[in-house]
Amino acid sequence: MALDQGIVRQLAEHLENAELNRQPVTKITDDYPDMDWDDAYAIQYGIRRRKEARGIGTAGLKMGLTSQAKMRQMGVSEPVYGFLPASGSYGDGADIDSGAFIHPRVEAEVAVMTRAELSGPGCNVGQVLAAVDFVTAAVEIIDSRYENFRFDLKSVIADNTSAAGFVCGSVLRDAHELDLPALGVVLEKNGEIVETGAGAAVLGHPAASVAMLANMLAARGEVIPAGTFIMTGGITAAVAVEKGDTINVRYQDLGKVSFRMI
Ligand code: 0L1
Ligand code: MG
Repeated sequence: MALDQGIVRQLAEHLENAELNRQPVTKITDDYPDMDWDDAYAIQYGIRRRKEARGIGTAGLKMGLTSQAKMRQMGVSEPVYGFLPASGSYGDGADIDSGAFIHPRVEAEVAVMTRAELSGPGCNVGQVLAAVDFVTAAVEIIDSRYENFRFDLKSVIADNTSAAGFVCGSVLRDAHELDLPALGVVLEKNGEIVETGAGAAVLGHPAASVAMLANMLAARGEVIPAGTFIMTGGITAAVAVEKGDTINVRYQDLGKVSFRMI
């Protein structure tokens, strides 16, 4: 690690305060250009510990930047992972307070719940499918704590990959009954179709994203425990939302997810 522990703690507090005060900040690599990948994840884990100390648990894990389009846009070849604070968990049909965010965007995803531990290195799609308890629809709300979503990869890892919330569907399906790469999604905002996509946008197969998560965690000596909820990454591009917007996402074989920003 390039940063000392005190700076890592300060940066975790700085980014969490930006979230809590809805006050965007400049990307942290502007002031700490030498920070490395371990520092970036250490800051993210620092935010997680700060929330846990206040009784906000972790509802699951997420993969981000998993589509070729998003990776190209960011000029990176590696997806990133983060955690899902339980405070951002919403059910289908929710009214969501837009005041809780800075500049929220939503993206349609497929989520899985595991029933067995997954560990890397070498974790693969077959092992993931064997370990998945169920698949469900989920829409992520991302909300970068950086001004105008302007960041680089290390800064966005430190900022918990822009995680801010997620809205879960209520249809649970067995992974073996679904053709996940071919699974189609239609995202409507205020009754108009604004994005469409298929599961293959997520690293070719949403289960490949989970395998990659297990392999990335292995580099830190961690596993995906049984009973972990995982958002596998955006199938569609992220769509900006604001107060008054209604989102309805229709998923092939997985029902729909709807919510209102109030
Ligand atoms: O979940 C995601 O793919 C978002 C990762 C962070 C980049 C962004 O804020 O768009
Ligand atoms: Mg996402």
